[in-house]
Amino acid sequence: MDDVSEARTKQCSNPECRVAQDDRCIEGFTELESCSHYGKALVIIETAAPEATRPMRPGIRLPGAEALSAAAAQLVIRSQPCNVIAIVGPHESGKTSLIGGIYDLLQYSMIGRYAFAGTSTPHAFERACHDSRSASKRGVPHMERTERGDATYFHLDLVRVDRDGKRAALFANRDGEAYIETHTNPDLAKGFVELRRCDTLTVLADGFKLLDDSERHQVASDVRLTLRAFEESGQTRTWQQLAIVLTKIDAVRKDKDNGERAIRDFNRIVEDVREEFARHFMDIRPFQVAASPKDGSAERGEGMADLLAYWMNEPGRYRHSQVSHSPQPSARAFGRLRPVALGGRNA
Ligand SMILES: Nc1nc2c(ncn2[C@@H]2O[C@H](COP(=O)(O)OP(=O)(O)O)[C@@H](O)[C@H]2O)c(=O)[nH]1
Ligand SMILES: [Mg+2]
Repeated sequence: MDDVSEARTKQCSNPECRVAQDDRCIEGFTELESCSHYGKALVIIETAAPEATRPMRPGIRLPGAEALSAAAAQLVIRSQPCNVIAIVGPHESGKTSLIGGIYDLLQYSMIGRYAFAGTSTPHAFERACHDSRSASKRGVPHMERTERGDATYFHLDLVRVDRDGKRAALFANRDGEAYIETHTNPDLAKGFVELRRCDTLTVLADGFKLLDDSERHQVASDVRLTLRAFEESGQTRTWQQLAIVLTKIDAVRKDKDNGERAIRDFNRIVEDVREEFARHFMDIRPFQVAASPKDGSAERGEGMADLLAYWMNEPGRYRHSQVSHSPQPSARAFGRLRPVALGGRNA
């Protein structure tokens, strides 16, 4: 904290505010002194967590080993190269298993070209992957339900074998019902900052439900209506990637009666999404994964190397901003924060 305050004549107690860099108040005050946060020292909340688990910047301590708030995630984004991944899908579609599965697999081996290099959210990951580990071994799985409220962020540091340096991945997790509610009220999506902040929007299609005669049409319409709500409410960005992910591929493969039809349904969902949303995203790509297979029909983690590689692509926002604004490299991380914080559209 001292490092920060002594370096700045202008300062703000809001960790999201960049007034010292750009003279702009995050709350929108033109008279900086009118903002109640202006002039005060940066506020950092401490919780009990092992020192070694925190990503360190001089003088700044991030909150503990649980999933991060948006403000704490912001500090990670500022302190190192970082890809933000939003994972969207209805309850039970496999969001938590996917996030926990990535972490768990990395504890034992590399995933594709990526190796584990640390995390500031180990407790959150452990909880997410605990159930998916045991669910793989027992017949009736149970996963803890993601709580309602703001999105929280799981943080992973990764190294790529053929590159120097770490790169962080922040996975935004939010209760699935909140996304579904945007179908009838798209404006709700304006409150979901992870949507306009993410580099890859990841929308899940539940393979298990695609097998079911009475639910398969719902899967297709959930994907379409979700994307429509995000786009209509102005939350998507043309530099973002869109991953459409078929989860539970083991269950699909195992079902001799409906498995092939489920794959055809999924392919059609992808075609329809491409047709409707191609101009709203930089790239749209399908994936098929088994984060927590229940038997031998798929390998645990199948498909996840491709997905992780996609998530870790160089963020499109940099390519976009280089063309339109040519920012200094050091300014790029701020470029992703400012429009989000100010509620602007063209990050
Ligand atoms: N068969 C199978 N089941 C899975 C897989 N991934 C997740 N599940 C199960 O799907 C259910 C919902 O998963 P969860 O990750 O909690 O979904 P969330 O509500 O979207 O976070 C749980 O019972 C999981 O065990 C998978 O790859 N294969
Ligand atoms: Mg969940």
